Amino acid sequence: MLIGGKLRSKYAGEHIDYALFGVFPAAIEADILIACGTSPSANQGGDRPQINLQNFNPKYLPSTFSRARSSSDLVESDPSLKIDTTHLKWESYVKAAYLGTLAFLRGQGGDKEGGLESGEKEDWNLLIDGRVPAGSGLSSSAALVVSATLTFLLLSRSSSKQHPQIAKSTLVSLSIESEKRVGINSGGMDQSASILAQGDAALYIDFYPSVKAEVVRVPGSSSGKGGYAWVIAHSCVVSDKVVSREGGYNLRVFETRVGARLLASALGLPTSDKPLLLREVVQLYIDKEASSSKKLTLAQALDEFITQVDLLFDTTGLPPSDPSTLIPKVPVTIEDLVRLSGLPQDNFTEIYLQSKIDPSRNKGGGFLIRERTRHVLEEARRVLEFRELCRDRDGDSGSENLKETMERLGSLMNASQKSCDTLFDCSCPEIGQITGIARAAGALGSRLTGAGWGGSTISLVENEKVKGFFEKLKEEYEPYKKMGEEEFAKVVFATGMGAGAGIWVV
Ligand code: NG1
Repeated sequence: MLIGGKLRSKYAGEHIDYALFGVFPAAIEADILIACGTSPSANQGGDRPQINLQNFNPKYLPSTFSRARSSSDLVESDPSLKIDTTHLKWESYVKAAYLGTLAFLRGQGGDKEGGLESGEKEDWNLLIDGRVPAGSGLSSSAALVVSATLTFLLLSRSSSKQHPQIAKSTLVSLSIESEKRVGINSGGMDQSASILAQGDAALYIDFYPSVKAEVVRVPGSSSGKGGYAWVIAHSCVVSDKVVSREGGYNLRVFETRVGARLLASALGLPTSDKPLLLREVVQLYIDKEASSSKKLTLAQALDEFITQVDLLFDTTGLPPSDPSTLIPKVPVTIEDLVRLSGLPQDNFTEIYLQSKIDPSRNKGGGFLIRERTRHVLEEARRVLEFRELCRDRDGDSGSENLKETMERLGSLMNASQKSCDTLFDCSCPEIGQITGIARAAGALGSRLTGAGWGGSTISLVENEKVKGFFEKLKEEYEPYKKMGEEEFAKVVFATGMGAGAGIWVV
């Protein structure tokens, strides 16, 4: 059997999924494929059969870990099942999927029915292939977790002679929870896109009040003259969310959560003993205004927040930032945040400090709550505008006003890049260079895609300009200069929109 999990790229909405705001991704054509099968256990003398992993890429060494004997026989009793989140390896993502699937099937009412008991003495063999480099910001980690989750569901069900049946929405939440096992407090965008995508269209994925996806067609997709291409260019800087999580991804999750709490108290909205997320705060505001007969759409509420955000933070007593450098005059410390939250230290720690964070990597060495919050609110607003522009045309690629629409989409992408660079500080000099070259080569918009701190860019380019665009990137971006054609084509490519994860019985 062959199982495919899709990689994704994003048109709009960076670092807002974990604040529960809607995002606008699409699956790209590249994927991660797993071929799987079973064999009589080679470990007959031993007490349990194995899961054997091999990767086509010789960089990723083969790996083996044990199948659980029963649902109660988990990590505690078998070190081979443990994920060392301080030294992640490629197979950690497969283990995360395995442990997540075990926990899920156990919750479903039994490991026997799910075929998890290894009484049958059968090894499971997985051969994995992926065409896009890891750490390229195209969510290869989520594609691997999704495809491995599907594989284990399939193998456990087929060994109990049942057909696998799982709602896509359940598979989405299962994959999101599984990937958290590697130690990243990730949002759900990548797994949702990898599973729910439909060919030739993007998705608007909303996380509030629960995950739902709307298929939205992006204009300009006709091939040839008058059409537009989406070009991915990898910066060749590995974006490793895990290595940089304490001063990067997990720190940003923390800053935006605390920002939500401070905003809520500045607005006199109820706060609770769990981390309020920014989308929830906006909803509390919409509901409060509705009770005094002022009806606000999400876009209108965001506009009000955006115009007031600096003011609101001032009333909480946060030190004002210097607008020219965005560095606060006084670094905001954890003690400041505890005081401003109004929570006792223990509660604050329990609610917000579940993962280790290190603000010393921030400009100025302190927390930048105002800048992070502003990015999330403005980026969420850009996503709504991007979606409206696409919805209005509903895939119509006729020439009337098309250029104007595409230019507006491009300028939203550029604004997003600027915000990721200055407010959220998740870009890097190399991404800055590529997006600069891309715009000079005629891209209507260019931005990073994914968590940032390396990884890839996505650019919107008129079809007629694509050839020259590729040449310009190759001439001007240092790491591309010495690449042969084949190597260059792996890191810079135009992509259509692919369909979501699937299973092929061969
Ligand atoms: P990438 O860099 O593609 O893995 C990560 C998160 C997303 C989202 C983006 C930033 C995971 C699996 N994915 O994407 O949920 O927060 O960063 O927009 O952690």
